[in-house]
Amino acid sequence: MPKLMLALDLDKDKALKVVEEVKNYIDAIKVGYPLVLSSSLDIVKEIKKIANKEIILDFKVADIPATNEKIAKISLKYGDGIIVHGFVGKDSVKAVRDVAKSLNKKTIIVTEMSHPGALEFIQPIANKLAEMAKELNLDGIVAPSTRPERLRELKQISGLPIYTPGVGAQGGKLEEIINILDDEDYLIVGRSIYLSDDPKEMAKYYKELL
Ligand code: NUP
Repeated sequence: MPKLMLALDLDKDKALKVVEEVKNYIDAIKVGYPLVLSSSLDIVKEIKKIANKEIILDFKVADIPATNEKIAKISLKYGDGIIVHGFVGKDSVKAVRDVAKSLNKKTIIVTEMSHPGALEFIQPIANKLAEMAKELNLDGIVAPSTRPERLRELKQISGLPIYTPGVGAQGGKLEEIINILDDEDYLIVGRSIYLSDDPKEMAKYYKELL
C-alpha cells in the first residue's frame, strides 16, 4: 500500500491541531517553509511528540555545495529527510546527500513540479534530474500527480520511490495515478485534508483509497 504523507503549510497552532486529528490515518508528514518560518525547526520535535511519523523537510535546497552542506547539517538534526532541487547541479545535490547518508537520513530530489509553471523551465530537464537521482542513489524523487504520464515516466527512469503532490487542491485525481504507485511510494496531500471541514474524514478517505 502506498503511503499517505500529509503536507503541512500552516501556522504552528493549526498544524499541531490537524496532526492530532489525522494522526491515525497518515504515514508520514511533510513540513514546509510556511510552517517553519512562522515557528522554528523545533516544530518538527513538537509534531513528533504528537505523532511519531517520518517527517520530511520540504526545503527545496538549491545553493552552492558549501551552503547546501550547512543547510543539510542544521536541518537534518530535525527531520528524517530533506527535499532538494537538482537544477543547481550534481555537486550541490551530492553535498546534501553526503550529509544525509552520514546521518542515515533521506535525500529526495524534485524532478518535474506539479504546478502549471513547471512546463516553462523544469519539465524540459526533468528526465535528466530523474537520471541524476538514480546515478546518485538518492532516496526518492518528487514527481507530479497532476500529469500521470509524466509521473509514470519519471518513476520508470529513476527507479526510486516517488513522492507525489498534486492530488486534491491542484486538480490531480487519485484514481488516475493510483495504478502507478507501489508500496514504497508516497502520496502527498495538503490542503484538501487540512482545509476541509473534517480533516480526519478526508485523511481516512485517502488512506482507504490507497
Ligand atoms: O512539485 C511540487 N509540487 C508541490 O505541490 C513539489 C512540492 N514539494 N509540492 C508541495 O506539495 C507543495 O509545496 C505543498 O507543500 C504540497 C502540496 O500541497 P497541496 O497542494 O496538496 O496543498
